Amino acid sequence: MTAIIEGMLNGNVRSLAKAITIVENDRPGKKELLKAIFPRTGNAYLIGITGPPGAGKSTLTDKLIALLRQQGKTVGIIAVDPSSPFSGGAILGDRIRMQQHALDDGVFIRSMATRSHLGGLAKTTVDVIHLLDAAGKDVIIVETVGVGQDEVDIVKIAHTTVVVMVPGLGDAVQIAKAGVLEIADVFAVNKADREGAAKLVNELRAMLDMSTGDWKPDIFSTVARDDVGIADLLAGIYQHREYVHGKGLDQVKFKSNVRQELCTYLMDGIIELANSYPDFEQLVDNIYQKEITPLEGAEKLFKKMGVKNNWLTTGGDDAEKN
Ligand SMILES: Nc1nc2c(ncn2[C@@H]2O[C@H](COP(=O)(O)OP(=O)(O)O)[C@@H](O)[C@H]2O)c(=O)[nH]1
Ligand SMILES: [Mg+2]
Repeated sequence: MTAIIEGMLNGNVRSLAKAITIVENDRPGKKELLKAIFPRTGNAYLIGITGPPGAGKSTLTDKLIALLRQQGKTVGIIAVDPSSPFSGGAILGDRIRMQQHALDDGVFIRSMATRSHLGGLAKTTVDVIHLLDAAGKDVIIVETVGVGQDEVDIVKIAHTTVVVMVPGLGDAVQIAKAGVLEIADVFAVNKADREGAAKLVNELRAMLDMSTGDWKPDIFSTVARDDVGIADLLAGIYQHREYVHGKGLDQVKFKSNVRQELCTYLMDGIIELANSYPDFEQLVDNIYQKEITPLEGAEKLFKKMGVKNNWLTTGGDDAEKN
């Protein structure tokens, strides 16, 4: 384990790959590993790239990697998109395209296609981000299909979230409904070679003009496939990075991220403990039969755990206010 830790902290690619496998598969030594590298985290710039399947996220990421490398930056990529060519099911062309980066020690690509451990994906992704961060990657890009619960978590973590839209998937009203406006720091309207791209940009712009946030997301037209508009997009990402740095939001975010991680572990622990009580299923049944409410069920379990929970005894009203 010591060799793996030392190796990955010194930029050894194979050690990093081994470390990630340990974390992903919950192997023995994971706790020691994460403890050893944790002091070295918090330096990488995290970019989230999200959008519907087929929007061109992986193609865009691929082009962004090339540009970042030209600028001398090392890059880590986590693809949580099951449809991503980065995550295995690649057609030949994508594999060939990827190999150019596969030979580059300054690029580390990891795919996380497994959705087997339900709800655990976000947690594992965060741990892998920590590893890439500690290994010294300047920029970490996380590609996810939005907007599911897991993906939203990733979006919260990223310093800059790029939402990739494409023409032909519906108008701006539907986009707003999908909750995309709230999460985007930068928009890429990809497949700008297609009909309707200009219209989509205009609709997006009109919607954003009505938004009142401190940061107004910019919209960039790209043709990722042909490497068009990528430099402008990256400049837009950098602009948001300036804003984030200027306001100290990266530190704010890092703190809220570790708070979230702590809470996730707490929640997992509590749920596991609750599940270990023999009458847990009986309680579920009681709730199902409408004999007690879910709130009362939780209350009973907390009592067993010896946990004092004021918000429960006040009927949960206070929890809603928070
Ligand atoms: N016409 C057009 N096709 C593109 C563009 N960018 C990507 N594609 C194609 O769209 C398909 C899906 O791209 P991919 O990057 O895998 O999308 P993802 O699922 O969002 O990661 C691939 O066949 C790409 O070659 C573009 O700008 N214009
Ligand atoms: Mg993809």
